Amino acid sequence: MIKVIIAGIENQQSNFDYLMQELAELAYANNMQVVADIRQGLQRPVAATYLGKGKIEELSRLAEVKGAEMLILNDELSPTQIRNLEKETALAVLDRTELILEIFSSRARTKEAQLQVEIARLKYKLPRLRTSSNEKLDQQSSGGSLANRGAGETKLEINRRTIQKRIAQLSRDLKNLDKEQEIQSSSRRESGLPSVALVGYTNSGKSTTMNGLLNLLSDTDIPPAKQVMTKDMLFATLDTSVRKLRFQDKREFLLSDTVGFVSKLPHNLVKAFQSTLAEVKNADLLLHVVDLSDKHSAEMVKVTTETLKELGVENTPTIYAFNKADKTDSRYPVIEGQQITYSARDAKSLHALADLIKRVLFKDYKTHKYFISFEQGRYLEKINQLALVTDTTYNENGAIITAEISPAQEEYFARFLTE
Ligand SMILES: Nc1nc2c(ncn2[C@@H]2O[C@H](COP(=O)(O)OP(=O)(O)OP(=O)(O)O)[C@@H](O)[C@H]2O)c(=O)[nH]1
Ligand SMILES: [Mg+2]
Repeated sequence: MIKVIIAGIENQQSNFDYLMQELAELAYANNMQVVADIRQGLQRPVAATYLGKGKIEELSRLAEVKGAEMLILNDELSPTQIRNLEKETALAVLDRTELILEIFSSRARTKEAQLQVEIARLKYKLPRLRTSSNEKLDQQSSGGSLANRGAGETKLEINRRTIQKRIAQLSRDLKNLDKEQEIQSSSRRESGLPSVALVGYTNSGKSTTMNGLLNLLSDTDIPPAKQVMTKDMLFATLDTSVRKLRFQDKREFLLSDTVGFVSKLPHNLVKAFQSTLAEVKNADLLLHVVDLSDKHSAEMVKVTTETLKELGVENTPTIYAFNKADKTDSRYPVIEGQQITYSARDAKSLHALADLIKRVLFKDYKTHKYFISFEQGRYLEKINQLALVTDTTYNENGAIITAEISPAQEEYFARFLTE
């Protein structure tokens, strides 16, 4: 394990402690050992070096004593700040954004996740490209035709263009992948099934909740492949999995599990993950999972809410699901309005959660009576798929059907209304 020092600047943020603790956890998630934690109280970072002169000296001494090889900062730094810090401390320097990008990059398994992370990394790198010290020489030796481009075409600019081209290429690859997925996702939407998306902080228990609901609401035994991976580490899940579930009364819905959030999640990363997060954007209901046993859970709710806003889904109906109650003194399962306190490892909790989902998801459904003649038989099939048919009787011309139907489907079936 590589030994690192973490450092941050405190400017009266109330959540500074928590951010530094989380930075240590992020380092740990990236296989690093934090050997020291340096904090400086400053109104704002020093423009040239982020930390003050005295702190940098203290830090360099400490690095030597502790055998640290790298310095990790709690904010996103400017290229100059990183360069200067590297020079003055003789340590490799990484900022919070880069650290998160590294974790994502090592966890990305599917082609889509890999492309998304790579694009985010290159976008981070682009404004940070350095002018190499032998740039002038390079420029002269390239001679001839390049010479008349003058200072306009430095090596730096060539690098920049190469990266831009690469970003464009990766974005095209991603788009082509997305097209395939868009087809899957739109056929899901056309299925008319309501969809629920698990969202929340990383490690809050989204995947465990998904598996619990899968066990409970699958009509057949679920093959292990249908289960999603759960693990006690940050960013265990980077991809989206969607599963079809069915309540006892036969109504079906889609449940999706996806990447978790963290404080100061790099903007480029959120943008790059737009396609992975498509299920969240299209969801009819969000299940916001919170780790109630974490003493920073309120902060985590805030960060998740901000990230959801960035995705433009702040108005999607939401169930707040306070998980891991078994690790606290709270009673569980307890439902209050659209909130539940539960444990994803507890069967009774999962039943209660399923009931709450059903109640919220179908709350705008209305019961209607329809008549569908035998000539229109295919609609009979359709209504059985899309609505909860509670009663069917026949006369000589067709079927009389009582069904609970969603606001979205009401119009479609309106022509068959009998009353
Ligand atoms: N004690 C307890 N542990 C839980 C509960 N729910 C989840 N866990 C544990 O918490 C850890 C994280 O759970 P995951 O389901 O992987 O969390 P996640 O939200 O999917 O995390 P990411 O995919 O990393 O964003 C795992 O070790 C789970 O076993 C719970 O109700 N009680
Ligand atoms: Mg997960």
